[in-house]
Amino acid sequence: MRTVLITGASSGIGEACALELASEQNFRLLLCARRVEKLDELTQKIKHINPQTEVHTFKLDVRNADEVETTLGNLPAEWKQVDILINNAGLSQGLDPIQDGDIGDWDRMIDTNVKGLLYVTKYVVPMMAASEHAHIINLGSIAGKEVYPNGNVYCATKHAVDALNKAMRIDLLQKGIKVTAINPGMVETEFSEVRFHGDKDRAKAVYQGLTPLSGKDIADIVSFVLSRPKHVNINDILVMPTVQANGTIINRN
Ligand code: NDP
Ligand code: 8X3
Repeated sequence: MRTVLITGASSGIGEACALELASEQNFRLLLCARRVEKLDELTQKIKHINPQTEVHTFKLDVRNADEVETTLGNLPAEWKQVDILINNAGLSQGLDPIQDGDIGDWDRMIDTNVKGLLYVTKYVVPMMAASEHAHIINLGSIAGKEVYPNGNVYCATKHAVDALNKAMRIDLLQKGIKVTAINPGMVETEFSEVRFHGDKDRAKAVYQGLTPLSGKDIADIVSFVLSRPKHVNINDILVMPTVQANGTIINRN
């Protein structure tokens, strides 16, 4: 039985990973996000899929280093060993040229996608010390591989995740911790609604006339990555909807 900690499990890719791993029988799930009511709903879904799955949920804002340290330090004894960390919590806010960018949006993206990922990793790595299956999966993005118009700060944060993914692989090598980046193109989740500050119509338009990836598509990849034998690590995956060639070239109906 392997214990998986998923950040940002209340929605989208994180939620889909929790559901997928719950269906596979050999994972215990530590699930966190800011919206605990969503985590409660997810726990009910998991119990429906597999009543045997052990689940522990907790509120965590990854932007707050003290909160990350204290909350992880105060987990119940039976949840203090982690085998797999899925660094998934993240967001985009705004899609404006740099001169028109909102500083609050920039801070939220940098604080969540870069600093939050660092805080969680720093405090979870010691919790992996006794694990035979230690593995960190970082959710990057096509935005971490290229830069698209008005993507400026979001792209910068995901380029930072790309760099940190490589850095973790070097720094954690002697500890035997696998490190994998999964970099998706367009996945239909709450992502665009958050990017456009709750504008549902604008968010919906992003996925009009095409079949985007789903959270389940990414969860299937996570499952495959975790199913490789001990001596095999998948370093980096770039996965796109078939209709998306790169960050900007998309074939819509
Ligand atoms: P969603 O908006 O559906 O989910 C984002 C998750 O992150 C939510 O569970 C949210 O939970 C959590 N989160 C956001 N801020 C914080 C915070 N400060 N502390 C803790 N949790 C937080 O989007 P996705 O599922 O699409 O995004 C997941 C990851 O995948 C992100 O890192 C995103 O950048 C990346 N990604 C997404 C793509 C897409 O097209 N959708 C493509 C490529 C990468 P809560 O609000 O409850 O805290
Ligand atoms: C999310 C996908 O194309 O909006 O990382 O950057 S994209």
